[in-house]
Amino acid sequence: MATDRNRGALIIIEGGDRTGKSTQSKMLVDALLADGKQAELVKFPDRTTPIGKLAGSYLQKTLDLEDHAIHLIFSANRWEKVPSIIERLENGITLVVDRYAFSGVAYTSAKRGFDIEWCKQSDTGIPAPDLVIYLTLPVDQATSRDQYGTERYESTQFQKRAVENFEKLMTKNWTTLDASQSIDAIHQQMKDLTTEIMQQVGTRSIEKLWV
Ligand code: DGP
Ligand code: NA
Ligand code: NA
Repeated sequence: MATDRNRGALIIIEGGDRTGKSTQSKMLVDALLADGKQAELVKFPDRTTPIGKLAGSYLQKTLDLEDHAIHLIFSANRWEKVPSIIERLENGITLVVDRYAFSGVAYTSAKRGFDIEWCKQSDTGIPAPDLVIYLTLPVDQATSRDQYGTERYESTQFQKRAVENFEKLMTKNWTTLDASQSIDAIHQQMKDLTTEIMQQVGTRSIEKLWV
């Protein structure tokens, strides 16, 4: 990395299912590009790779996997993207990431017999975010949104446990936004937060998560 050159920011969008993460992530990238910034969207799980296809089949319930094994597959799906994430950040590209290791920990630790510390191990060392934007919506409102209930994990009780786990992972670089606001209102807040962080990262080195 050229030391005099600003890197891109690593912006993570997290939240329970049906909180609008995917819609907002796309809108954010489009808005940054429209402003002439370099930005790209990253989505986890990335169901297009061989590892990600396993995760996709598991979520669609066409494949059953032991709970520890699928946890490690989701982590491996993030690790396989780490070189390209670092390369893009170093080349000045801001990445907007729809779900990350926080989902990994929040969902697996919602299962019986999994503690948060064990769940964090397999993602320890991936690039640490510059900002996590956490979208919150009461689970009962999320469950009534379109298409809810077709994939694995989409039950009210499971989602409630996952949301409790997200809250245990929050650190000072998290910002919580109320996902019941209008799409445009949320978008404006996300854009302002992201623009501010992009100015702050400068040449600061990319840190490792949970290290
Ligand atoms: P999405 O493609 O954003 O709708 O996410 C698919 C589902 O998979 C969603 O219920 C959250 C869950 N999920 C995402 N990442 C992970 C992960 O790393 N581990 C586990 N156990 N679940 C995950
Ligand atoms: Na889902
Ligand atoms: Na989503």
